[in-house]
Amino acid sequence: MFNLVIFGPPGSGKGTQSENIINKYGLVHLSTGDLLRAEKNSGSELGNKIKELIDNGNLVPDSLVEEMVKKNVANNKEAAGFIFDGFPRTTTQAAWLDNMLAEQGQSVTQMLALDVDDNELRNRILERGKVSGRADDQDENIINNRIAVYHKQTQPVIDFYSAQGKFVSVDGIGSLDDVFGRISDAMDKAMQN
Ligand code: B4P
Repeated sequence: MFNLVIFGPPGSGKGTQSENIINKYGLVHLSTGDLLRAEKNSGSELGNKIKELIDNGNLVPDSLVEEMVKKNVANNKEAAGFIFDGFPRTTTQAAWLDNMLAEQGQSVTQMLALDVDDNELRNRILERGKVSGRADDQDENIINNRIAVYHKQTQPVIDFYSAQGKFVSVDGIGSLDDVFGRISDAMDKAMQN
């Protein structure tokens, strides 16, 4: 099994590049952002709580996200591996993922972190906000909060995977093909080991 964590700040291209990875490597895509937005749009009581957090650029509680991930992994028993996109976003989630996979005799194979500077992130997200309809993509204060939350709560996850020798930094600036070329090179190398 190849279990990939695709990591990076908001707007770094995790979702965009996940589509390329699925096409080439046939892994099952598990985007916590997509799962949470689906719950939010369902209008359920839980969805309304999630809306409040996402629309302000804050993280949703670990336990809630972990429950969603567990359910989706269990529903894909035949998978050749997973792309964890936007997850883990805290070191608590990272430790939980290790335990959950270990219970099935599995582990994270590699963590690829897309490296993009804050100015470029802001520009990309604002550009997407013109068409995405996402409240968290349209307001500069909320975008700045998302980036700040990333630096404070999410960036430490890099140290977690670094300590396991699984962290690989990928330059996220350039054309979609250029970035995907770098991702493929890193994944191919990990598959040979
Ligand atoms: P996500 O859905 O994960 O949103 P994101 O970080 O904005 O997405 P991504 O980095 O995938 O950006 P994309 O590829 O689309 O999370 C949304 C919210 O959900 C979070 O703020 C949080 O509230 C909540 N959440 C999600 N997971 C959670 C968790 N585990 N725990 C707690 N809360 C959680 O790229 C962005 C734009 O850039 C696109 O328009 C794209 O076209 C463009 N782009 C991509 N690559 C480019 C390139 N190389 N050059 C130019 N533009 C590029």
